[in-house]
Amino acid sequence: MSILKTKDPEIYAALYNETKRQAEKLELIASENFVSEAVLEAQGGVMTNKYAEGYPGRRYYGGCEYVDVAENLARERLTALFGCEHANVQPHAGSQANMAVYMTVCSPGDTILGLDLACGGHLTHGHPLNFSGKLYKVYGYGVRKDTEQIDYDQVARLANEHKPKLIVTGASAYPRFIDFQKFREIADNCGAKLMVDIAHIAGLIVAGLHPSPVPFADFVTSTTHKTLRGPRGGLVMCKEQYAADLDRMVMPGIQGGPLMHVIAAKAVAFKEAATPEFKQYQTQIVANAKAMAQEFLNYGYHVVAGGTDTHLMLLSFIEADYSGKKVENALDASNITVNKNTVPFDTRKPLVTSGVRIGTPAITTRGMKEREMKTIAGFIHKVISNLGDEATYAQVAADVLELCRLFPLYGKRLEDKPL
Ligand code: DSN
Repeated sequence: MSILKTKDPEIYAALYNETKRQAEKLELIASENFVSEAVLEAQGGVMTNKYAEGYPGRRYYGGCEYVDVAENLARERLTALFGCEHANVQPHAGSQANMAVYMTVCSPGDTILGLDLACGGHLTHGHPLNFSGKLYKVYGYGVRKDTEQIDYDQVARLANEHKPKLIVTGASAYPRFIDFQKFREIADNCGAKLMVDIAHIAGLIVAGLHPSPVPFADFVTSTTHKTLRGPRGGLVMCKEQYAADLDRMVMPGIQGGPLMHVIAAKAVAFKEAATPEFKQYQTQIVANAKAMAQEFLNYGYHVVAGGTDTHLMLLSFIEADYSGKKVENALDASNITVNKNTVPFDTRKPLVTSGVRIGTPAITTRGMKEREMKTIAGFIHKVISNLGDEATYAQVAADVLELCRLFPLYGKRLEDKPL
């Protein structure tokens, strides 16, 4: 029986409907996933009540003996997962993780190099409307026109010309491997520090499916809720030489009390990520993404960079007379959730765009495999081929619902108590 249902029926209804939405629609947003019930339980627990400014064994509050257990486990498990020298699990989100690194390495006005948002970068990698673009002098690098992959010659050229304090790589919408060793060489040549944001590919790295930046980067940042399949949150890993400065920058530099319930849930997710099942899951995510990208190529779509090495792909409509926004809305009406996304050399506005980003982490968590990927690519193709036709949307929506019912999410708990 749900207490929430009695105490706050409006929020209960919103939670119930959201649980149902997640269960009955196809979640293809590349940055989303479905956490385990163990992660949900830890995150929904009493550690939310506890203030614990400081770090384990060095807190500004009493009564921290059990939250210390959680944070120590999270740090130890994360360090073991990635083989890093130092880990900080307190950043509330990826933005705070990135901010902590920038403020550890740079002073306002210093120069940073980051991947352009339109080429797959992230807001916090130097967008003019973000703190990163406001506080630092940012030069953006992009992708080559012919390959739609990172232009390493351009990165080297910009680095030698502008002598950045920090080079940032990692991406939110980039489907190919990133060559971290090359970035290290470029950083060494111009005396810069290197930060890699692995928010999207963290799970793939743990499973050995994407090369790890840990041996090459001074700092590695991530979120915990994408391929890593943990609670929403951030983290930073770094070389031991930066540990004390980084920790001081996270708290008291930019944050106060850590979210101890989230840190407990991060620890649970890191434990799950160390299992053979997790590696199998990540392998299937990539196999699914490759299968779906191939299907889109077979249909004749412009798949950015010619396919994918990872969990996501981008369809480019740069040559088409419809936009990413139009496709996102049409798919939404068909029970398929994606996000519109700028693509390399996009000429449409950021709220319109010429592409959509499609990811397989969430549907793979439900147990879907290559066969379903072909089916889903078929649904998407049907919708795009019939833009504006409500009857097609209704037909695809019904087909999606039928498919989703074959891969239930969170089982029977949906019937009474929302998660
Ligand atoms: N908003 C996230 C994404 O969708 O990739 C990045 O922070």
